[in-house]
Amino acid sequence: MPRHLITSAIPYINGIKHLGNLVGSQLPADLFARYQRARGNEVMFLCATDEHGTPAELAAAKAGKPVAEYCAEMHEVQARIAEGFRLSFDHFGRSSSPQNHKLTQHFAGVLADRGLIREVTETQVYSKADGRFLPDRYIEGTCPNCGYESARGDQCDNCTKQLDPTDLIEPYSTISGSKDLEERETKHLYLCQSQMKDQLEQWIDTREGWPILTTSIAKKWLNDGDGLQDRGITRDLDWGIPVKKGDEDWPGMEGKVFYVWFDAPIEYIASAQEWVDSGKGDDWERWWRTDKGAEDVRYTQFMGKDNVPFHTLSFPATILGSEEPWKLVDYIKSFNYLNYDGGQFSTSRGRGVFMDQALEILPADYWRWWLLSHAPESSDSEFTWENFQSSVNKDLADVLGNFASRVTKFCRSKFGEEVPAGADYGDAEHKLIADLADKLRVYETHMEAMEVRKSAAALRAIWVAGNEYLQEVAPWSTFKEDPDKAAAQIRLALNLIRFYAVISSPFIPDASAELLTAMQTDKTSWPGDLAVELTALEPGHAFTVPDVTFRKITDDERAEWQERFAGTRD
Ligand code: B3M
Ligand code: ZN
Repeated sequence: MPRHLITSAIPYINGIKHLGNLVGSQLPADLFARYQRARGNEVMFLCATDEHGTPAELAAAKAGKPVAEYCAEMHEVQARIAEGFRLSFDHFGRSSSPQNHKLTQHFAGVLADRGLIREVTETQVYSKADGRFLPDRYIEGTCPNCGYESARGDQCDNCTKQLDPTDLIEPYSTISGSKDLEERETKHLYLCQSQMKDQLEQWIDTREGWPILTTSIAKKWLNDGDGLQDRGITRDLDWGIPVKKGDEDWPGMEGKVFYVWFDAPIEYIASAQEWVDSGKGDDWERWWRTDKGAEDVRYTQFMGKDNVPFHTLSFPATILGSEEPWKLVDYIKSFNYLNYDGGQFSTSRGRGVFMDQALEILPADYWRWWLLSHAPESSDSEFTWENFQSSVNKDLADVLGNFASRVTKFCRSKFGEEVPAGADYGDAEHKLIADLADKLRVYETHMEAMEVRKSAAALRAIWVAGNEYLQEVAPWSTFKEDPDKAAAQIRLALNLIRFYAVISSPFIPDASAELLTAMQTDKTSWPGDLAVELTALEPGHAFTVPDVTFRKITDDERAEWQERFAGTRD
């Protein structure tokens, strides 16, 4: 039985994420985790909050809180919202955990022992008013090329020229506005990725069936310009994991911390340790150490395309460079961007729907269904309220919800609240069962391959087939001439509700649970032989009519929400 280790990119701590972030990693990872569990496979699904870096420090300062306190609070907020969306993490960790401190310092130590870390003295811009070195994007000034007054330290947004902060005319700190800046020398550690270029390239070239989006980004970074560059893995910040060589101090690196992108992926491993230390599990090594059983694990990572270089190159450089038996990723599923109503989601401008707001207006399943069935896989995709309304109203309310309500209500009125006996299944029923068996295999194939949109389409096709059958055999008409035959039709239809609930659970777990409750069954294992599955609810089995499983979105609501989420969240 295969074991699946699944991680989602870990969201930054500063602020609540929007729906584009959700569909780019956590949600499809959850779909896959739920599917693998439903197939009876053992799953370890890990995520965490990414808590270090300048943005976390600045967000805490803005909130007027000590950064540790801010992170602890925001972690709880994100954890609650994740639960709201039914993200089924086995553990939702924190990159600031003691476990990650220790492991990150451990990796730095072994990489140094292997000669893969060098010390570099460089000059950086220091702001006296802010009392800190400024990362490039926190310095602005006038562009020497075009005269644009708010050019950033790394690039001018007006003329696109790549810049160094020292190129800017009249530079100032975007944190305080202060112009009292100077260049100061500082020492940093660099991970010698360039030494590992061949090893990384060979590793990537031998990954079979990786999505083109993933390998093309990795290849670009490996071969662009001068090839793979060494990367600074330390920063002059207060908040973060102190630079140490294993347990020992690192002379000359006092007061510095590791760069957020060095410790964030290591948190994938630390999260499993946190899972054990919090008493939820007893062995993390069988998931992560190939000398302790993890050679049987299939490890899949989910992320947005902007995270691909760190996962195809930097993190593997850490793992491979350590020469220790850590589990490497087997498959990277990456996503394009989801746009919002003719533009981009914008966290700074509050444009688009954020995760907390989404749950305030509709239950998780509505969002899960739309987002997954429109996942930005082969290209960027776009959220529009029209499309959202029509998908929810058609797929969920008309096709699935209406089927369940119509069948159960009709049965209640003609045969009572139990599965009716009556005739055996006839030709139309056997034909439907054979058709559904084919369609189920298609659905399984796409789910196995993590083809998210195709999976949604295949699932919808299964719902539609049941509806078409019902339309065609029309038990409400049959009942007038041949009640026994109508009973058989309804018996099959009631069985379809259970079948739908089971196979739809990775997409819409709440609706699925409601339907199973209504059908009063705990037969929820993944369907095998459909001829057997679709007789699982036997004559005499009691059920109840489910509440409205999905309601329709009205035109008024659509217009109101469109207006409400157009910009500027307070
Ligand atoms: N926090 C970026 C992001 O949320 C970053 C991912 C880290 S994955 C180790 O998109
Ligand atoms: Zn310019």
